[in-house]
Amino acid sequence: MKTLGEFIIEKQHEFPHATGELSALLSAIKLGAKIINRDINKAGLVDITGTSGISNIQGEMQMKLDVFANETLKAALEARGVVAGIASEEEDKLVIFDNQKSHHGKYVVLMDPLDGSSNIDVNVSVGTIFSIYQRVTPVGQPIQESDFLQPGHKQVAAGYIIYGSSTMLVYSTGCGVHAFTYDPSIGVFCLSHESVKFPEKGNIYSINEGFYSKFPVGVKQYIKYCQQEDQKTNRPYTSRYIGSLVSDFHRNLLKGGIYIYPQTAQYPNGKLRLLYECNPIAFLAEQAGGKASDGYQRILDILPSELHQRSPFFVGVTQMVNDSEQFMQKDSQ
Ligand code: AHM
Ligand code: MG
Repeated sequence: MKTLGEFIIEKQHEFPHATGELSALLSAIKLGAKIINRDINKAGLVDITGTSGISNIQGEMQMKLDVFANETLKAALEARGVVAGIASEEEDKLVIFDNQKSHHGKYVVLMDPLDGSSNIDVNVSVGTIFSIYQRVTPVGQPIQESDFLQPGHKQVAAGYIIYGSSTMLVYSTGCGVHAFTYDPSIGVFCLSHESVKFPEKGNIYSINEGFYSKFPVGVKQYIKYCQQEDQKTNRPYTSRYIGSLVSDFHRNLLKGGIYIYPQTAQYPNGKLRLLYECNPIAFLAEQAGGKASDGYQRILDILPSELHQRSPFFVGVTQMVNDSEQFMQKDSQ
């Protein structure tokens, strides 16, 4: 049995100039995940379900656990002194950590502390998503928005925690994707899936078909393609949609599938946020041999212009994303 802590230290030795700061950062996320996991498991027993009564900057009602997860991760990240600041789905603006140590922190973190939180009250899996960059402003100077507005291919590491039938932490530092399952009896994440790769072919498509009439023609045609019978390509595909990005992605990663949240009439740029939802998941997808696109271009190449920017999102098995892109491109000609 190998623990996440042991694995992180082992990997650190593979980088000759590693200072241990990224390891400390990942360890802070690990701690935050354990605390969030503990509290999620009490949902229904104590007064932590339901809305907080406050909306976030995107006009979405925050759940009590959204707020709790955000505060927990923020505190864990600030305490290590290796992170200069964070941006979060639950924070209007970026947060610059205000202690002497953090001014010298080499990293910034972007996160969705509890994604899919509308699922909490009905006991369906949710997740935490994180994305890590090296700051671009020199250490010692105050960080700025430009430290956060970097294209996704500059990510140093990214990952998610899935609070599901078991709790798992899945991450990559650019050398493959590794997954650790939490053993609550000893309070430790144990390596359960090393170097995870998408299956070469997939047969699952995940999209909120309730919005079908509002989808672009390319997406409508791709859905029809998924539903057509064709033995050679193993169609029709099967449809699975949880409505919780981390869970939908995690299933498609292990079983082979594509997740799509396209532009719709309600969300002309898609619903998902580029910096702390699409980019980290795209980083993991590529590391696992998959692909992530906005329908036309690589997600990780998009140069962001604002913290809460949204993007259409097509992610999963490379062949499936390629097929969906072809339908999008045909539609735009
Ligand atoms: P959230 O960040 O407010 O939780 O929203 C993101 C979630 C994703 O996890 C999920 O895939 C999507 O929203 C579901 O949206 P919809 O209900 O429109 O299908
Ligand atoms: Mg979210």
